[in-house]
Amino acid sequence: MSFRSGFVTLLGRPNVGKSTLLNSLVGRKISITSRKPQTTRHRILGIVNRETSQIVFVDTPGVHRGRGNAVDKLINRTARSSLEGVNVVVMLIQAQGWHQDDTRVLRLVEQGSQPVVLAINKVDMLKRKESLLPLIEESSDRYAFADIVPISARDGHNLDTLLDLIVSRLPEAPACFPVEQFTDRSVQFMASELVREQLFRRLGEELPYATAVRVERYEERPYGVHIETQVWVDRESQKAIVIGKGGARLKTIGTQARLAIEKSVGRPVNLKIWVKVRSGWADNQAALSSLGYDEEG
Ligand SMILES: Nc1nc2c(ncn2[C@@H]2O[C@H](COP(=O)(O)OP(=O)(O)OP(=O)(O)O)[C@@H](O)[C@H]2O)c(=O)[nH]1
Ligand SMILES: [Mg+2]
Repeated sequence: MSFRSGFVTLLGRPNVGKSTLLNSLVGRKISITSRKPQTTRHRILGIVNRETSQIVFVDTPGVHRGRGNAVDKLINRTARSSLEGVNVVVMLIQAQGWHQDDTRVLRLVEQGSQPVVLAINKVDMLKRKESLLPLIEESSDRYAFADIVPISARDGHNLDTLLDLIVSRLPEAPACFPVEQFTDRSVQFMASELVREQLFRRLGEELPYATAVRVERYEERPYGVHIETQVWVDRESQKAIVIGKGGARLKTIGTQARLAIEKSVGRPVNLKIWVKVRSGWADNQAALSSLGYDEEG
């Protein structure tokens, strides 16, 4: 039996469900998700092992117009560079239909030579399934997609079909990663992301974008893992909001993040979070590299 393996980039505008899809496919939480656009800021690998194939998915930050600061530019560049050297691109749109920002993504994937599979996500939200057929027709008019598959990343609908279609387009090659590995990211990175996920889920509309998380210490101790993190904000007033009245909000953020990290590492976790004002971090190259924003490839 021949073995197939290769790299598959997930691309789409913010919030279409790329990270949810990655997590569902791998069957573990690897990439953080939230209702807010631009949750993912880094390129993250998620590895799916099947009997006769290994698929390495690349989750990317949503392609967006951005506010023009250094971190936004880096995020878009990360999405773009994730197309290089991959075997298949999965472009995601939502079942509600094509959006102006989807065409921006399409222009990007058109530049590559890989087959592009279109995944129409969130079909669970459709009241009338009949609207799918015209959407599939419209989509195939827009581009010569290799395949078009309606899916629900959240419910798992059609994900096996999606995997089969992808594998059929991968080259015959041995696995790139050992079967027990499911991501390329370190436990420290996962910890900082799971804290950031809570910031995205528990802060208002604008504030999450002004925050970043840095792990200062990560130590295995006899009872479990000891983690110290810093949450960076832009201004003193933002620090007060993150902390909340009597520290209530930070306490919730800390508890929820700790539970998620415990689930991820499978051990008890002691998590400390400090909130620091670091004005202009999103535009400061040194700050960005200390947050891991410049690691490419
Ligand atoms: N109903 C429904 N919701 C979904 C589905 N897939 C994702 N979502 C929701 O859509 C929102 C965005 O999901 P993400 O996976 O964070 O989206 P993303 O494309 O990674 O977003 P960015 O990282 O910001 O680019 C979350 O609230 C998800 O729960 C789906 O199949 N059905
Ligand atoms: Mg994401």
